[in-house]
Amino acid sequence: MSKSEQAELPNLSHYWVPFTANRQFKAMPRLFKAAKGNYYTSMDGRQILDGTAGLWCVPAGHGREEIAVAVANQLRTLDYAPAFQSSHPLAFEAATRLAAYMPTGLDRIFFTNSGSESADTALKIALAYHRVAGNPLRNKLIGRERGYHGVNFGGISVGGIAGNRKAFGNALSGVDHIRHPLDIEKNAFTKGIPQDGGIALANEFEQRMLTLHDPSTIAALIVEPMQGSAGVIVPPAGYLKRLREICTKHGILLIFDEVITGFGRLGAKFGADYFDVIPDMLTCAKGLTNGVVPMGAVAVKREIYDAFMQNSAVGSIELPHGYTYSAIPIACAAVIATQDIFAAEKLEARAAGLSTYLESAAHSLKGLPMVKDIRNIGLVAGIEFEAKAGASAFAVYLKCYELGLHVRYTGDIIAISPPLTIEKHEIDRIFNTLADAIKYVASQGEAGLDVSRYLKNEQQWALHQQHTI
Ligand code: PXG
Repeated sequence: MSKSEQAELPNLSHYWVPFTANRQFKAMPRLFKAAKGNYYTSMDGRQILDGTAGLWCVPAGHGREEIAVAVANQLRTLDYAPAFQSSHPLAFEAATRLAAYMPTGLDRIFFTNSGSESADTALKIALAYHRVAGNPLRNKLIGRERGYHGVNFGGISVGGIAGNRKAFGNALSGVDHIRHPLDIEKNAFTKGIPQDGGIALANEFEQRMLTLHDPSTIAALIVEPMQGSAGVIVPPAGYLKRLREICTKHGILLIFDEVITGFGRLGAKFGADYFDVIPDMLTCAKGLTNGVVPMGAVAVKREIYDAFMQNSAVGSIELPHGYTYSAIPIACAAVIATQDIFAAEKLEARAAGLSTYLESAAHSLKGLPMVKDIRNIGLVAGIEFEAKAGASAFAVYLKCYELGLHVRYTGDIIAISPPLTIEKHEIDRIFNTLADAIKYVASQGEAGLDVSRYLKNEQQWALHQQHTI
């Protein structure tokens, strides 16, 4: 690394990096300084192929000029308008555009600033809806094992990832969970949707609910159509449809958390479209603004919105909930510009067209050492390694970064979710690089799991930085 590049390094001491082993990270920081198209530029000037669309949030690729211009213009025209008791036209325009993009009937939009806020907002709307509709005893919330609904208290309560819950006390009461649908013993290396077991698993939800709670006490069930964060868990055939039937039968609201599956990721607008199952509420974020301005949304069935309007006292605030930055003008501008890009470039269809190519490339890793399962759907693939408390996946991630590819590791899984603008030769590069990284890590035995052997440049850089603070 040259002296001038070292001079660009920031002081790493003050920023507490989220969901990151800070001490380890600061000893070998991985910083990006620019991004364009499907590539990042690292601080030492290398081009890094983005195998994960940022954190699943940049479906249209990086550095989109249309969005940059729209946001910059908006910032100069109307930077902020109070979100409560007043608003601005772009909020209504963005909601109208999003409503048109949503599955049929989900055309009332509540804006938030993130996926976590969208999850908590949807849970609150579910509870308040039953109250306003005259069923206040429907107040239990059901989530799913290995579900991820963000990091706020509602989200971690219905979420089902122990590591995200254990440090934070009891969170919400009145919450239960259904089983996750991953069955590696039966379904390892399934291409796309596993064919067996879906209906029985969904039926188990009904049985458990009848045994444990009585369905008349349950407000909502929240699930991700495809579980992303917990490692690309693809629902078996018929499962989501059956969950829908059970919820309808018992008057339970079905919420789809589409923060990851929304905006073309599965090769359709939403998971709801892909699986042809329409929930009562749908949460989204990430790709809503192509990741450039924090924003989330909850799309609500019109009947739910109407229940609030019809049953609340005239002049009362029907839903006492919202954020200072709900529908902030620059986010609305980004939504509209992103929607324009999706419409012009038909990114959902593009993703659908590439999905079998990605499937073949992903499954070409079968047979490599350490690889226990490969799962895929749309433009997503998950590669699960033999259990090692995440050590192998982390080493593979670091090796990939060294080789110029950004992937995402979570537990013992590497997840791939490139921008929907990815090219076939780039898909080849992703999986060829992954193969090289897996072979390298495996060939080193236990030493391959020692992080200090990766990213020597970054380690020197961190050392240099320590001397300068
Ligand atoms: N719901 C789902 C389904 C998500 O995947 C959230 C809610 C929370 O969104 P916010 O915007 O509050 O972070 C998410 C976020 C990963 C990864 O690679 C996934 C997420 C975030 C960061 C990393 O697994 N998902």
